[in-house]
Amino acid sequence: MTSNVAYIGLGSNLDRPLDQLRKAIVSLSSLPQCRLLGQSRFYRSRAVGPADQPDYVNAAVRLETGLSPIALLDHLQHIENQQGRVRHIRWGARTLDLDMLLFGDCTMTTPRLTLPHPEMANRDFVLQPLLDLTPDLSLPDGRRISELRRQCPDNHLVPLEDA
Ligand code: A4P
Ligand code: MG
Repeated sequence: MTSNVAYIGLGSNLDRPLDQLRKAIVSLSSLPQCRLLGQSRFYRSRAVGPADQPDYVNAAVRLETGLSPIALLDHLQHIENQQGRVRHIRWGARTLDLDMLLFGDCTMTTPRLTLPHPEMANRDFVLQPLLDLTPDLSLPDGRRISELRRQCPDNHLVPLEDA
């Protein structure tokens, strides 16, 4: 079996966000052909997107997977739906958002899936959890996550004490 290492970003700002993330990590760790290799700390962050939405809780996990990128995306969307995700407004409040941040060194732009995730370089709530998992991580184009983190706008990221 060919396997790849994928990084998944988790975010929630509705219905007990920390519980939503914990539940999603349990689901991710039991996906077929997947093994959970690590999880970041949990962070509180200010919402990017439409104003007047609650703060988010964000985290990331590292998965070894024998699935294809699209098959993994299908599973991520199934977990989002199981946890009551309703798609209304782009970047609006949600119970669970699972973004595929990186999938090995894969780069692709298709209507359903863009890799790496197009917004990740601008988001400290994505970059910092990635650094927790793999401090020397780079994008497929060679840019270092630690360098992107230094240049990224400040989004009031705070680690949760009880994580
Ligand atoms: N899609 C394409 N590439 C990917 C990928 N790499 N991973 C497609 C996951 N999905 C990908 O996503 C819309 C479509 O993107 C999917 O159908 C999939 O085929 P969505 O989750 O339905 O909608 P969305 O999340 O509202 O839009 P989008 O553009 O994915 O938003 P983001 O980038 O996920 O941002 N603020 C804070 N502080 N913390 C957050 O976590 N998250 C968002 C959502 C906004 N503001 C936030 C946070
Ligand atoms: Mg999304």
